[in-house]
Amino acid sequence: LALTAELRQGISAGQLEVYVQPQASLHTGQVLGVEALVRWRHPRHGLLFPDTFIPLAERNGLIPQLTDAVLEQAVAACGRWRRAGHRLTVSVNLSARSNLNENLIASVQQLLTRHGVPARALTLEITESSVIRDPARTRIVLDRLHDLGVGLSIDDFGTGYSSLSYLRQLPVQEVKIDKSFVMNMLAEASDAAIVRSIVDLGTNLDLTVVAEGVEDAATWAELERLGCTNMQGFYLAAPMPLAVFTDWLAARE
Ligand code: G
Ligand code: G
Ligand code: MN
Ligand code: NA
Repeated sequence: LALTAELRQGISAGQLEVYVQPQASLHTGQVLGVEALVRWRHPRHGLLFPDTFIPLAERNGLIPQLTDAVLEQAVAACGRWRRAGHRLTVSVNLSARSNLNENLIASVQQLLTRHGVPARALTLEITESSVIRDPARTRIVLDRLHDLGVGLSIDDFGTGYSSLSYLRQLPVQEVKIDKSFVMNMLAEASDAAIVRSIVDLGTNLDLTVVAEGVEDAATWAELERLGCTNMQGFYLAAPMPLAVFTDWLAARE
């Protein structure tokens, strides 16, 4: 069976698993939420990472099904955490070929209702390439999601083509500094300058700024000194299965 056919079947058979990576306040260390990161539990090849199958899904029209499966697991988990008293948010990645259309709005709305999750607890991460494909239509869909109360975040910020204009045109509340800048900021003055500029820009526009790829205490401290508010990275935790996260959270308390 070709991998594409296997993926189509695997999605229906429930082989996609959501891993989560926690995000914390840089100031207090408090865990604020998680990013959902999909894995494919392949019956023969084992656990596959997104770079091996997201491009395949994009080329073969499987992104809507994939996104639905991830949203379902992510929002369901968020509902469980919130009922257990954790006011956590969950962020879900939309791909460049995501179903940015009416169906997405309806399914997000139904999902939140079904799992009793407030819209503000869900953030959708978009990349600039997803906006570039069809800016006018994207804008309409994102405006409607924003009206629902869903949070919108620009992922991999700093790596795209026209980051700045999107901040003005789209109802975005958050930017995530791409990890390529954060990981080298202590060694490379130019990377540090880019991080500092994004933090300043985000702060001036009243956006939440999340630094990705924080791998050590020194980077954490420098980000806090620069006024960055939130972090995600191996220094806090690597992505982990949902069940492991529940234990990880309990162990931190
Ligand atoms: O999970 P990893 O830790 O390997 O993530 C690699 C990349 O895969 C992420 O940066 C993200 O762009 C993409 N990715 C992860 N999960 C999803 C998902 O559920 N949907 C989409 N579209 N992309 C995802
Ligand atoms: O959506 P996005 O591309 O931003 O997904 C985050 C990716 O970054 C995932 O592949 C995740 O495993 C990875 N990642 C998260 N934290 C770190 C980190 O501290 N260091 C490195 N090298 N990668 C990280
Ligand atoms: Mn992301
Ligand atoms: Na990123």
